[in-house]
Amino acid sequence: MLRAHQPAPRPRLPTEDGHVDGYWTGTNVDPWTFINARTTCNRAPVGALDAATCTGISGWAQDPDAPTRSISAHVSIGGPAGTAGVRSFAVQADRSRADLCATYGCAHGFSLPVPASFFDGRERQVYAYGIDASNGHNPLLAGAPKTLKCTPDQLPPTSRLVQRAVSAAAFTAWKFDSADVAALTDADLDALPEGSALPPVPTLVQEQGRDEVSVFEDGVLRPIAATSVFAANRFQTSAIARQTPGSLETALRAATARWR
Ligand SMILES: [Ca+2]
Repeated sequence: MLRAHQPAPRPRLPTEDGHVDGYWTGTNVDPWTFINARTTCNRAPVGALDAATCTGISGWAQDPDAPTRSISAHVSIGGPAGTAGVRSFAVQADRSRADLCATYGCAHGFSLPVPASFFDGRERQVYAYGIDASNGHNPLLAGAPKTLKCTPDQLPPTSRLVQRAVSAAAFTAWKFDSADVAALTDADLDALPEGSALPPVPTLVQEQGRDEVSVFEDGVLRPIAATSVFAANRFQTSAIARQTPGSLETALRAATARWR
């Protein structure tokens, strides 16, 4: 045991080439600055939650250790991640954002539509986290939390069509989630236009040599509007039926009725 008047032993410090070979004396270099500059740390992601409105939750996230990779962001609606009853949604921060290009690289933006179940008039706090590229710390993004409050009449127009998922099996086959379900009064539901019943399973088709993927529904092909729509609907690439070139009748195409 050290007695009180004894000086504490000096730490053995690494030399410039990184190995320890003695005590550090006679220098005015701050040892912690020296060590920190030579220690490989897993730095936490940076980013921001820029907006949480009824038209979407958006922001950006980047891991400075993997600056050209797109990382995930997790969005928690109703409280911090891990709180009982709070739903979290993973979204890829891979959208190009011109304002990020110079400092962080372009492809680090994210955008998440507000799930329909949150259009119930209740006010909630939205939290967003950057997910470390190497399983490190996932920090709360700058600007979070933000307040979100959406009423049923603010549901996006593309959602305001009733298509009945006739069975629990169809609900599962379309990979719907309880968060997708808007809680509407009977009167609100009756006021919405009703489309054809949803097919029991999604049918995705693509002509070989073409990029466009369509949903075959109600006798027509409805081209999927964007890759983000494909992802938001939880469609799987493996489920796409590839068709020989020219085999899809032009008459089946419904260019004005894109799948959103
Ligand atoms: Ca990191």
